[in-house]
Amino acid sequence: AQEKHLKDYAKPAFTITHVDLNVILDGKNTKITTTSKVIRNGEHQHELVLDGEQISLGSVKLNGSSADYRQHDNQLFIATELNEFDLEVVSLLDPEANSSLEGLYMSDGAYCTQCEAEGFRRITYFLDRPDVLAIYTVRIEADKAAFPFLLSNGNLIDKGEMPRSGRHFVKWHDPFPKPSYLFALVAGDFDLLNDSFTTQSGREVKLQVFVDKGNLHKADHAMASLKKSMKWDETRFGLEYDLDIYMIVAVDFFNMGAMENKGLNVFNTKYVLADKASATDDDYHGIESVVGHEYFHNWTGNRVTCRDWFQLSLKEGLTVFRDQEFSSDVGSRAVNRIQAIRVMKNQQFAEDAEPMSHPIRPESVIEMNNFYTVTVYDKGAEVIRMMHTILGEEGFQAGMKCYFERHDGQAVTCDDFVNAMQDASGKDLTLFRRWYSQAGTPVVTVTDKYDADKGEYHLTVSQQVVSKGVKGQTLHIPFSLELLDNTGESIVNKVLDVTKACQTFVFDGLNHAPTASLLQDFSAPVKLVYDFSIDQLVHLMRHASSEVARWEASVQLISQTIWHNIAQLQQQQVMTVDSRVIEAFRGIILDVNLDQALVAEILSIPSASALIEQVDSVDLDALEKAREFVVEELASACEDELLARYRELSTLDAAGARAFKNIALSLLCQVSDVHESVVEKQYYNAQNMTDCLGALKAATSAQLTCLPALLSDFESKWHSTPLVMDKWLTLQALINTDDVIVQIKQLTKHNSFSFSNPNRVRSLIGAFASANTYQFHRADGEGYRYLTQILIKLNKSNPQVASRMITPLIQFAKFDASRQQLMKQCLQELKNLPDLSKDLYEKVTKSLA
Ligand code: BAL
Ligand code: ZN
Repeated sequence: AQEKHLKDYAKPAFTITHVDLNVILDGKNTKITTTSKVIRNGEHQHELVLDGEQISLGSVKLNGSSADYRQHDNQLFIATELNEFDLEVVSLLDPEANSSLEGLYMSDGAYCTQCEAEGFRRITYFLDRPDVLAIYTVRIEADKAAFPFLLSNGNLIDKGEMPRSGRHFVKWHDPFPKPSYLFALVAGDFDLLNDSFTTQSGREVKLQVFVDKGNLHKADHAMASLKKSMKWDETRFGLEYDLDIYMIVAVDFFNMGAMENKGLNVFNTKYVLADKASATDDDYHGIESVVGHEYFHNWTGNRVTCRDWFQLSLKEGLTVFRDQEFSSDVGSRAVNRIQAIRVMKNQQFAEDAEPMSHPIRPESVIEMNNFYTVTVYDKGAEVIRMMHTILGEEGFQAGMKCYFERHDGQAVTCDDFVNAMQDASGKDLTLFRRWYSQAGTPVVTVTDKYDADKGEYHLTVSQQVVSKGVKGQTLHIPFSLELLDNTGESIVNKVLDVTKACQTFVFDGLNHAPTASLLQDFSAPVKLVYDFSIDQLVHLMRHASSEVARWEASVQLISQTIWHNIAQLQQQQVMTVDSRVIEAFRGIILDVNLDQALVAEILSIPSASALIEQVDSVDLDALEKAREFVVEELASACEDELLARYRELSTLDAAGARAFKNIALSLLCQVSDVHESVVEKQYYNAQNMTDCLGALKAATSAQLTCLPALLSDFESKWHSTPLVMDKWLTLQALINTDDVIVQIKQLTKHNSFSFSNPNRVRSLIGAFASANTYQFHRADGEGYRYLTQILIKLNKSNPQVASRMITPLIQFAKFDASRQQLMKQCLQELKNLPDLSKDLYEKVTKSLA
């Protein structure tokens, strides 16, 4: 497998300005005729080289005559001296045999496509790269009874019937030049929800959500989310939709969450279908956020796209930032920020520390699908957020305006984006740009001292980043700080510009040592090191102005308590929880002024995997015992308060109240089985999926005796609703018992499971490997070996899904030597596979290097 490098980028030798596709959908005999208008770029004698994979080539014609061509290694070479010509390529496909879910494939009887990053080359031979932008006209023909809806990008310009054959056709035209990765086609039979939106300039846009037959009642929330997103983008960013129609199609078989194809988004059903009975409050939130994300791509991604795939964060980091802002403007800013911080600390920091670590703009890639990562997406969004912090909303919006004025209709780079931000705001971003090229998580160490004689407080901030053994450069870090006095009053609240390896900031006029809230709201994606005392953390939990900072303080306090007890265990000392920690926890439960959703976040004790991310090496057995001990101590000390709040919250119908109530229930179940009847009552009386699942989660984590009965009841109610059965699979994958792998193997034979559907695989096996930390990392290596068996299977059928699921196996560095050895043995077994996919090859070889 060949590695590609950013430094080798060269403009394409030819470009394509117009594409006409004629798609004859006919099962195994599907035929695609592509007619492209090709133009030579500059003066040169090179052949035209097109990419193509898994295609049978029918014929190649140049200006209507047979062309001089050869095929080699997934490429088609066409020799010509012409500078402009029409090229017709006929390709023959079998979508039914395509289990990789890239290119053209079948999802439950419907044809659909996925072209990002390099899937268009599985549909036709093409210049399949994002800097070739063409205007597409697409004719689709299929059997009318089986495929009444034939969809593609842009506007419908023609349709007709072929009565004798029972077939029909449509023609779509997309006036906006686009790269091939934004092409989409769907053909199938669906239920359709229609609506419309009037843009700020008064244009009416037709909105359509297509769902599987019988699911129309579950499409309303996606439609409402789409309209909310369209309105928000006009209000906050001044951006208006540009076509006459916007379509969303929900499909069951999909490798990702959703895809922003121009005017025709294809979605995983998980991010469309919802009603109260079957979807949780989190599902509702996820749908709103993903619908928003794909819609926002219309400007950040589609109107202005990426020059090459190394620039992926140009569109993804920016669009994640925009969807986070959308969720924060229409919902709770603090809770959304907490969730984004969790992703960074628990997943991105882990990625930064593992063998696949890469900057948000990677410099070398073997398989592009491996780079749709939390680094490119979420750290990318943090980098945009830092620019927003440095420039302020006004400066940032001026930068966005400049970006669109300069680059609408173009394929550009991350540098082009930063240039627009710099030029429009007048802020020097030279140092800041290093965030794009530097991998690894910077460590920011803070020390402080108070000089009582001078009334001065000195805060020293130093930064260091080491990635794969190499010391990195100094970065521009916006460091948000609040100083509180000892009554809890805020005396300083500002953002410091940290631009040196070590910098001291002095604050005067203070008559006692302040308590510092550091890196407020995670103002930069760094690890903070500061020696907080229990009293300081309790003070911050009570008084910090930022709700996020109050949550951060609680996470720190509880984590410190767990680490303290791990040390106690290792020294054969008794475990204890300081009474100040218990009182702070109780204070949160009883504080009726706090937002209930925020309380739920604060009461969620950091997971084992979150704790592992805080250290360089872990004693997993001690961690399990210490974490369990701390949870039990906190919960039993606050049992009465938790029960009282649980009862009170049960009368309310609001997402925040449900979140708090369900965390309270889980904690109560850790104290004693006495609360089992509360769980059963909640399960059987639940009016919505959030409460139903809340009861099941409490029963699962405490392994209550009622669990098998509840799971069996759930199965009988929901066996024919796959997305709900995914929850049932996940619950069982997360049970922390020694026979869980045996149970999972049984579940792979259940009617509700299928290896060919990524949602099922992720719900059962993905959940086990990524979230059942103690069982996946069993000392006997059985967890590793089971995952490896599954990866071997998926390597052939769906390499993209296999490559995503391998993550916990390559994050071995923090574990003991024996576990590391077992994990590496599994990686070696994968490496030895004769037909290892490019996707797994890249990860496995980098891990074993
Ligand atoms: N572009 C891939 C799916 C997404 O990020 O929206
Ligand atoms: Zn995206």
